[in-house]
Amino acid sequence: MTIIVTGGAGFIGSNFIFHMLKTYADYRIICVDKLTYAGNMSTLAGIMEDSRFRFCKVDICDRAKIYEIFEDEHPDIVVNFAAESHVDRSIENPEVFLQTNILGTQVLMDACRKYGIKRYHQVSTDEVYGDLPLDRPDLFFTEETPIHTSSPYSSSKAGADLLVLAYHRTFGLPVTISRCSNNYGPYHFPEKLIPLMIANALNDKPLPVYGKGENVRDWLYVEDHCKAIDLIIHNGRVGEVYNVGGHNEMANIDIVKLICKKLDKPESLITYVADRKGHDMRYAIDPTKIHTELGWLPETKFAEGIDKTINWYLENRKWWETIISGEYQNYYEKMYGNR
Ligand code: NAD
Ligand code: TDX
Repeated sequence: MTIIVTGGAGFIGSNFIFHMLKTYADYRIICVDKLTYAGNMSTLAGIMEDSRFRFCKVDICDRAKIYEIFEDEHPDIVVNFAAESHVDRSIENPEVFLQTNILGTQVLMDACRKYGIKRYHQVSTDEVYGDLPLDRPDLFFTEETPIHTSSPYSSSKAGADLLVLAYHRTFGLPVTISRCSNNYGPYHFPEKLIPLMIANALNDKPLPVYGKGENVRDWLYVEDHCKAIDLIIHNGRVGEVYNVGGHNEMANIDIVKLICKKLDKPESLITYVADRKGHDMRYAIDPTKIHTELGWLPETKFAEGIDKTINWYLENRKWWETIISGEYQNYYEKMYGNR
C-alpha cells in the first residue's frame, strides 16, 4: 500500500505518519508538504532515513508537480491534511486559506481522478458546523448538523468538504471525510492555545486568554485522531462523513489554569485580552457513528494526555524554542502586541 500524506510536516499529519509507519510494516508513505511557517523538517528528522518514507517539498496547488508525484508513485490512498489551519491568521489574511484549503483540495482530487485511486480522504474539522450555545449542553454536532461557518478558516474547510462530496457524486471519486474536534499533543505549533500557553508559562510570559475564557472546546489527544483516520481509510464507507471527538469539553480558562498548576506557575500570568472576532462559543462532537460503524473510541483520557503533552514540551524545548525565536516573534507582536 502506498499512501500520500499531504501536510505531513505539520502537527496532525506528522503524528499520522508516525502512527502508520509504526502500525504497518509494509506501507510506503509519501509526504507532500509545502513547508509553510507551520511545516517543520525537524519533526520528520527521525524517519528521513526510513526506506518506506519519501518527503516531497511541494505545494498541493502545484498541479504539474502533484501529477508528477502520482505518476511516479501510483498511490492507493491520499490523506489530505495540508491546510492553513489557524483561525486567527484567517481573520488577518483569508486569501491563502481559500487557495490551499479549497483549490489545493481540487488539485489533489483531479490527480486522483486522472491516475485512479482506492480512496481520497479529506481531513476536515468540527468548525464547519459553526458553534453551539453554552446554555444547551444537551446539543452536539452530528454528521447531519447543517454546515454553518463562522471564520474564513472554517468557511474554506466547509467549501473543501462540499467539493469533496461533489467529486464523489459527480465523478464517482471514492472519498471519505472526517470532522474532528480540537487536537492536542506533541508537535502542536505554538500559535495554538495549549502549546502557546505551555511555552509562555515556561518563559514566565503573560497568558493571553481571549474574552472571558468561557469558550468551550472538545479536546482529543492527537493519536486518537490518527487511529480514527486509519480506521476510516481502511473500513469507512465511501461517500460518508465521520465525526471524531471524545466528549471532553473544557472551557479555555480551565485549561489555562490547569497548565499553570501543572507547571507550578502563578495564575497571575493570565491576562484577559480582546476577544477573537466571530469567536465560536462551543464545539461538541457526537461520535456515535464512528463508534457504532467502526468501533472507534478515544483511548487517551485528558488527564493522561495533558501530562504526556506537557512532558513532551518540557523534553523537547529545542523544537519549540527554535520556532518561537524566528518569524514567530513578528507574528506574536502583530497578534498580541496591542491586544
Ligand atoms: P498545521 O498547521 O500544524 O500543519 C499544516 C501542514 O500543512 C504544514 O506542514 C504546512 O506546511 C502544510 N501546508 C500548508 N499549506 C500547504 C500547501 N499549499 N501545500 C502543501 N502543504 C501545505 O495543521 P494541523 O493542526 O496539523 O491540521 C492538519 C489538518 O487537520 C488541517 O486540514 C486542519 O484543518 C485539520 N484539523 C485540525 C485540528 C486541530 O485541532 N489542529 C482539528 C480538526 C481538523
Ligand atoms: O492565545 C490564545 N488565546 C485564546 O484564548 C489562543 C491562540 C486561543 N485562544 C482561544 C480561542 C479558542 O476558543 O482558545 C481556543 C482554542 O483556540 P485555537 O487553539 O486557536 O483553536 P481553535 O480556534 O479552536 O481551532 C482548532 O481546532 C479546530 C484548530 O486550530 C483548527 O485547525 C481546527 O480545525
